[in-house]
Amino acid sequence: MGSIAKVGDIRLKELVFATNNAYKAAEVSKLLAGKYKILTLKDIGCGVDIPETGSTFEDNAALKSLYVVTHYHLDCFGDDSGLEVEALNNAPGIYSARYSGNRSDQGNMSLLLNNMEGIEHRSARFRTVISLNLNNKNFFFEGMVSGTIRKEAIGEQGFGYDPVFEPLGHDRTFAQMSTNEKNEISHRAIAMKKLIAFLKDHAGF
Ligand code: ITT
Repeated sequence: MGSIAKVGDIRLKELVFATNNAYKAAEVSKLLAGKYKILTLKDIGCGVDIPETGSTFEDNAALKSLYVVTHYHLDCFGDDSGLEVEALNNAPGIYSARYSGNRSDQGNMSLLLNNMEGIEHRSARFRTVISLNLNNKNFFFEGMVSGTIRKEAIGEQGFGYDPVFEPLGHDRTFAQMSTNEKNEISHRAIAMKKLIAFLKDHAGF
């Protein structure tokens, strides 16, 4: 898998994460710290915003990882993720990144809070599906975390809808948590832990 990179005294394997989202890359890098060095699309010289034309998280995650396999011939994983709000029939779902028509986190959150005005049932969940392409085979790993949508945004950390999402059993939003705290419970971390277990079995993690 990938090549070998020498980082100080430690020899880290490299693995491509097909993302342009630096926050996702930072979360995942922490989970793989000391074992794999993550290379993003930018790191491999890919300036493409890979079209997400699928109708499910699985489809879109696979489109991202397959793009890298097809054009760069590298083992790779990609994640498609989003927020599903029960009272909104699971919107914004796969359209989370562009819910308000562009990629503005502020715009997306404002639209969400507007659409939920007057709604008391505020249950929601974050979902991630990771598609891993390893030796020309495709594997999927899923993670989800349940919670509620706050009536106002709070917190400065993270990205996307983190300031309005309070995970179940907690009294702070994801945006009030450090990356390490979020990585204890998040949808992406749950999926990544499954991927790491898989790599341990199949690629000598
Ligand atoms: P890449 O496709 O380049 O990986 P992206 O941000 O476009 O980056 P997605 O297509 O998977 O990623 O869209 C996910 C959107 O869902 C993201 O932009 C956020 O708005 C939201 N989202 C997903 N995971 C999240 C998280 O952990 N915290 C907050 N919002 C999240």
